[in-house]
Amino acid sequence: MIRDLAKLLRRATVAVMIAAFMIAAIRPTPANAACIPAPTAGNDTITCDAANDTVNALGGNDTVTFIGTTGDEAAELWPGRGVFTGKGFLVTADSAESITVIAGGGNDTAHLYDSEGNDRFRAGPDWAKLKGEGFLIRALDFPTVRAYATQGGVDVARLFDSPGNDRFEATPEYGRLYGNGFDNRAESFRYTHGYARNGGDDTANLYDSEGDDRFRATPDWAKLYGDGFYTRAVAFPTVYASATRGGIDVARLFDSALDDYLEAGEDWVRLFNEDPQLAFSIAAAGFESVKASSSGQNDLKDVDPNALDWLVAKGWQ
Ligand SMILES: [Ca+2]
Ligand SMILES: [Ca+2]
Ligand SMILES: [Ca+2]
Ligand SMILES: [Ca+2]
Repeated sequence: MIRDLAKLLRRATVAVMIAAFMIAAIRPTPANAACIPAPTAGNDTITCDAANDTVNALGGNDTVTFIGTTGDEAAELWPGRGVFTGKGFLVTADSAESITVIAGGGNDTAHLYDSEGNDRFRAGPDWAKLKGEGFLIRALDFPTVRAYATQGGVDVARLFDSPGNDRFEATPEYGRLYGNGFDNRAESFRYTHGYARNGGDDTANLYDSEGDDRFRATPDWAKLYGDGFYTRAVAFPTVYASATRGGIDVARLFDSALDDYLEAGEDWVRLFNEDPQLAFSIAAAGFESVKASSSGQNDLKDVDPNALDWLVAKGWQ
């Protein structure tokens, strides 16, 4: 009798264990609530960790922040919408007026897409933001950022340098400013400006279009523009402008108040000054016509006679 009871108990225990195991097996894994708190119809501030989730921020003026890991991740951001992916996760946010993604380390890449309206893109070595009517999208600490202005409107990009040695590269199609640990690129913006005000030995390379273009440069700034594009390099000590893609391209170079130098070869010209207070170099190659101004009495030139076919260098000694 007692033995029967013990047997029964043992069987019951096994049955309970099996049942418990089955319940554990079929119960869903704990909800993967990467984004908290849950959105409301009002203004929400939501934070999403690197886990699978989809959040719709609903009405109101909402802010969503994605937090990355030390792994390599990718962010794609549109006005109101963001997708953030990494190893084993994908998190999506919709209806968010402001979206910020923090890379958190790793070799992360962000793509920012414009609206149909007039948008502004600004980016420095560890931040980038694209802003337009009713939206703001930001990528922080991303080594690689690409912004696209393909939806219409008059869009402006401003790229800022680091304290180190940086390069700015601009064509009618894109502007790119990059240096140690960062690479920011703006594609198809109507206006693209690069700034080198943070120190270092920075270089700008500006490239022309297939049409007729204009290049104007002073010791402080240089701009190259033509049909549908405008690129400008501000405060770069070294600037190269290249006109090799066709059209009738015209350049105008302005000297400084100090004693400057003008050099020219068969198809290139360089206006420069090596004074430590104001070291600058502006070079232009391949232009059909160049005029170089001299504003002082002691500006010196060293010009290939063949260059005088396309170069006007009045006042240079
Ligand atoms: Ca990361
Ligand atoms: Ca736009
Ligand atoms: Ca710099
Ligand atoms: Ca051209």
